[in-house]
Amino acid sequence: MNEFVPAPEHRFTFGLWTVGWLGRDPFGEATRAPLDPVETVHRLAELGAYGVSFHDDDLLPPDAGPDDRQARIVRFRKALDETGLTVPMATTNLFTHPVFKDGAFTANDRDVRRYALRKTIRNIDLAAELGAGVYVAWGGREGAESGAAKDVRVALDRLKEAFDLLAEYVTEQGYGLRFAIEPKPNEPRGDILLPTVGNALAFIERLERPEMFGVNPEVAHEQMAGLNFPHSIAQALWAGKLFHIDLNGQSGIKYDQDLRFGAGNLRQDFWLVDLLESGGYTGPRHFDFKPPRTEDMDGVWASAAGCMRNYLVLKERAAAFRADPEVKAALAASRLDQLALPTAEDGLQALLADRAAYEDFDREAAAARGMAFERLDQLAVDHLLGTR
Ligand SMILES: [Mn+2]
Repeated sequence: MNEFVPAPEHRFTFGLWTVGWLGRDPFGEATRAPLDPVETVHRLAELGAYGVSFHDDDLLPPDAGPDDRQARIVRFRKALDETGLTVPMATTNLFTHPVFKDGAFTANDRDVRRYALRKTIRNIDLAAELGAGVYVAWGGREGAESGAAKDVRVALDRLKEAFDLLAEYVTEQGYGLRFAIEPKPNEPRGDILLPTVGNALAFIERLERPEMFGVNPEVAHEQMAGLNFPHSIAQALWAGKLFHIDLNGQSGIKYDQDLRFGAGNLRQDFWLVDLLESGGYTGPRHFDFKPPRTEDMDGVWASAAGCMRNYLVLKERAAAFRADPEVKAALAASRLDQLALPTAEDGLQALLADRAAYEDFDREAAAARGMAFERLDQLAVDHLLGTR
């Protein structure tokens, strides 16, 4: 159906590292050859994407000399200009090289921390040059496998120090960049600092420039911890902190699967798209997935196309759910309109004086009222399955 054809106005973006993943895992070698970023840009544009994101090392080998580096940037820019693709987000690889084995901004070794900051600042310059609005920080190596190895309170001091310095740099340079912190509970470290969206939101409030920091939640990362991803997104939106989002698929509490969007917890995906489309989020719909290592390049592009198609199908299904008169009636029967009312708009004194609120309250009658949630949820399932 035409309505499920991706187009730039849908703001779908992909990391270079997603379709470019070689298929190397802890038990097996690469199953695919490296992909030229220029080819990625052209293929994604043909599929209807809006933009690409990158780690510094995805685009520029860390050991590239100045001339090689500049030539690669020029080629990449040319591909962007030819296709109209944008670069809304960039990030730093602070996890692959062995130097980051104990972390980057929170490595116990001070010289590693200083190198990590310089590596990040160097790529922030490139991100700004390419017009990115968001800089993502995923601290995959900021953590520990054993208790005494990391003084977590001191490590959080170092993490705050790093983000305060980066914000100072961006402010001094006059870049229009904001930072989005990406939480993850574990993998590759046994336990990672800022494991959930909630931890990251609380951390941001301790920074010197909290207004420059939001979150970049990833579907799989919250679901690895058994959390409800749409609930985390709702709280991030409520806090005004949803600066970016990583969409993918995950089946329950296990290793980070990074399946294509729609291939994991489809019920949560339905509520997620419903929320993003109605909750005021205007940023990119960014896919951070890994096409399974069983796939050749045809399978890789099919996987990327599937991410976008599933988003558009869920968007159509969520809109149909919201427009259904029976759903509207079911929402009223479940008293969502009452939840939207303030509990005591008459004030504390009136609440204390209100005998109906306590002395005369018929607790047993209130307890006996059904909530009608099952009828409401079945309507959602019927819409999700396309049977309504
Ligand atoms: Mn992931």
